[in-house]
Amino acid sequence: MAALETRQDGRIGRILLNRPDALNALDLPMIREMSQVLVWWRDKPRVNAVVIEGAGERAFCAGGDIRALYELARSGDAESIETFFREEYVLNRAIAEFPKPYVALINGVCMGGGMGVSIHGTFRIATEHAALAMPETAIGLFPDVGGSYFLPRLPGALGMYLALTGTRLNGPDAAHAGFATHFVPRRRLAALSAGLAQDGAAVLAGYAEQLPDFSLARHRTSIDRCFSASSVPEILHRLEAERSDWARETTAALRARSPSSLCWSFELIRRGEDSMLGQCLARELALTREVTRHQDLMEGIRAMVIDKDRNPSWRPPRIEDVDPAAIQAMFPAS
Ligand code: QUE
Repeated sequence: MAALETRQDGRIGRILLNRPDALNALDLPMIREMSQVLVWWRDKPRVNAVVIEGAGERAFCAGGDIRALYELARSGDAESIETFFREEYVLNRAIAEFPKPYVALINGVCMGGGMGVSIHGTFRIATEHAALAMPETAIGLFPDVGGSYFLPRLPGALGMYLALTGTRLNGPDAAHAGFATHFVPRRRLAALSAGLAQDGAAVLAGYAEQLPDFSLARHRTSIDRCFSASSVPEILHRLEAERSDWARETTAALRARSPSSLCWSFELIRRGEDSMLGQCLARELALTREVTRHQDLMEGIRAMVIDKDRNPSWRPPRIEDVDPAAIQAMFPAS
């Protein structure tokens, strides 16, 4: 079976991300095929909407093909790395500009590249089994696929918090935060999917469930107070001043992430506040060139994805030792 399956079903075009053993992570052939089918369906009158899903019970899409990135970086193939990111970001933009309803059914892990093929669409339907996150600071990357566009547009400082900590949100929480547009229980997802093919996106409202309370609601003022600070060290100072269990846990989460990655991600998201999606993606592509030269990316992928020891040794190891001028130099004139 192909890693990407596309077909017409009633009034919709269906995309199935079908690499369940790799949590449906996106490789370059999948990205290319998706881009092609969207061009085809864009102008096809009988296709009124697009519905994208992930195969299997565990994942919508865990991200980009990080293992392939690791191998390319190891063999020094910077050109192929650049091609992968460029084509992935072009696809993200094509989804944002797709003129028909584009609906992602998210019933499992949806991280990084998975967010990129869902959040730019019209609707994101998340179940109680969904786990949405931008976890890239754990591997020494940064929230890409337009993260520097959509994260600063979340309420308050929530986007900076989610970007730096990589916190995972379940379906209802994702809908509260703005990652998802609807919460639909898993047991109703098959009926919704069939309904979309028969009657189009108008059926959505009939399936959405009322949201339970946002589990981050009681931390929202602290999140806004701390994560609106003007630098990563200042965020840590403000967390220390909170003197709460939540603030201590958040500090520990940040201390486990790549210090350099926290700093370039912070700067990227700040710059994204005032930029259009296309500018954000161009800035992200330029930043991939800088970051793939940094040792933390290889070390992070090794520790989190390849060896899974979850014990990376970052260089420099402390946030306080990251040179702010070196971070600024990674953002030439943008
Ligand atoms: C942070 C990430 C990713 C991650 C783990 C992190 C990421 C990603 C994958 C991943 C997972 C399973 C696969 C695969 C890649 O893991 O972006 O190929 O089979 O794609 O802690 O950002």
